[in-house]
Amino acid sequence: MKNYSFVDQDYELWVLLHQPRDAVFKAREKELSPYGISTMQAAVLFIILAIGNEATPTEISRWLLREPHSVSNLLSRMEKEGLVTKDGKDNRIVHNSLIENLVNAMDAGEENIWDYGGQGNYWSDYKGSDKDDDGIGDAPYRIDKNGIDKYPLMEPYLR
Ligand SMILES: [Ca+2]
Repeated sequence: MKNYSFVDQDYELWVLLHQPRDAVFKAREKELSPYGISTMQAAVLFIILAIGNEATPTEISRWLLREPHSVSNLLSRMEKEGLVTKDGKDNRIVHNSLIENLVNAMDAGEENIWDYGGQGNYWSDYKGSDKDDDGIGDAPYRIDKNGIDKYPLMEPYLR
């Protein structure tokens, strides 16, 4: 075994910390590959779910320990892919358009709040009807045993 004691100890610590980080990152990439989203996109989705509909790019960047401008770029790309929608007025991230049960499948079982102020999310596999035609499904959308969206949207949310 080669002796690395000449190496800067801070650097050695940095390497030791990054090895498990890289292993976790690779495992996460593998987990996400069926859904076609990156680990960073998944992180953003979970942060938005945690913060709720008040999430702003600045707030998300604080959670991610990233520069606000790089988070803004990331969010713009995610918006183009239909993963998030920005509120044109004050730039809040308002609705997730949750495509193909993405978060459904990834929801780890915590009790999550899926609706806010009488509006929920769009679920591509929601089969309910909207008799009063207000854009909100009449029946709740059951996400899994722990999660329910009381006000599923009938259409993907568009500004
Ligand atoms: Ca309705």
